[in-house]
Amino acid sequence: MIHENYHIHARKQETLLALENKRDESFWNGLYDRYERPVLTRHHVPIHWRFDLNKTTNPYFMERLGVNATFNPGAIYFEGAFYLVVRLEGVDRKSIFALAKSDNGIDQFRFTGHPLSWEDIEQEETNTYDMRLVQHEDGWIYGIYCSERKDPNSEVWDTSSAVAQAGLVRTKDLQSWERLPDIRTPSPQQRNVVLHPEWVDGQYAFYTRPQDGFISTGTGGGIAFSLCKNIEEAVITKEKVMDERRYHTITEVKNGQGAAPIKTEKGWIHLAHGVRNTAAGLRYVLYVFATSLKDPSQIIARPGGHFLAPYDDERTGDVSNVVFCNGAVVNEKNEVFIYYASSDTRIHVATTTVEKLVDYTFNTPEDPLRSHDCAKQRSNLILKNEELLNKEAF
Ligand code: M1P
Repeated sequence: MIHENYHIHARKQETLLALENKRDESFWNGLYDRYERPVLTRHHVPIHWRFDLNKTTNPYFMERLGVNATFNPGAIYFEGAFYLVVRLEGVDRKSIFALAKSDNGIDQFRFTGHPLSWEDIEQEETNTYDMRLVQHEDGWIYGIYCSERKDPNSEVWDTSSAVAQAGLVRTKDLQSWERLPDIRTPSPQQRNVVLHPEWVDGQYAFYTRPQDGFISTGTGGGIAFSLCKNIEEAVITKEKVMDERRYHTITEVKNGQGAAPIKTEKGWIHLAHGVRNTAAGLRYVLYVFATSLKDPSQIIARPGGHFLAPYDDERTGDVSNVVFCNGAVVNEKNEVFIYYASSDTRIHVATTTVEKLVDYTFNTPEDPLRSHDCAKQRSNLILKNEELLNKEAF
């Protein structure tokens, strides 16, 4: 028999799921809109995914498999609907993947079916997260995710050293998934690996993030570009750093490709994250750059500074001062939906258009890299504006 509390909580959850997500009118930067509510939180996870509903086996209606957070979703616009492959972190700290769907991309996201599963071919894989979904020209939808395991070379007493690699799955319908072997690269560890959606020189192209350690990238210099002929046994032999991290910028400590790049008439637009250190720990922000349509490893525009940073309530969570994006989609109206998580806790959307993204990417000045030059850059803007203001005053 179903516990009576189920019906009470199911009704409350329905009210939450049905809420409209309005534009946040208090925020304006001419570039994108933010929204009043997160699109997904742990409170959106279906009750029957967390509670045993049976009154006999769960007389107190206790949460048996709690969910700690929902964040860092891969995203795809598929058959006219918006799908997120969400990183659903249980109270046991393990992250699993769960599919959520919305018809408008801004609210009414609902988890569907069961958590994703596929053949378990990597027995050492302990934790899985941050999937990048890409519809490739070859007809498959690929998902590349971080596949984390205990460092096999760690001392017996060391129960925290880990190794991150790039796990790979593919599907045609978002329902049945095929697990392919991990992508092998020359780097000791990998995170933030993303597949380019088109062939490059007849090969699969990847953005990688070489790193020496699990957290620290060490000698890994930034976002790299690589080619590989066979995705079913993907072995990358060369990683060429294309977007290097730099001193005293938003990418000083590390960076990583976010969603798959967006194709525009002027170039591929990349959303990435940059990390710097502060007295309060690492700060993660999103930034943008563009690469050439002829050669997606060549950067052709680099707007300075961050594109999106933790804002108001977004600043706090399990890992505070973090925004992270691994999914952005474009619909048939050239509207762009950027799904980002704040502080490793909940998922938001920001919306813009391809036209605005292009304007931002190609007309925002680059970071001059020195305060002296930044002062000159800002003075030039002020001077031009003063001229205009004076002219219009008469
Ligand atoms: O905690 C912030 C982020 O840290 C990692 O990103 P990166 O590899 O760039 O440091 C990831 O674990 C990511 O999931 C997390 O949001």
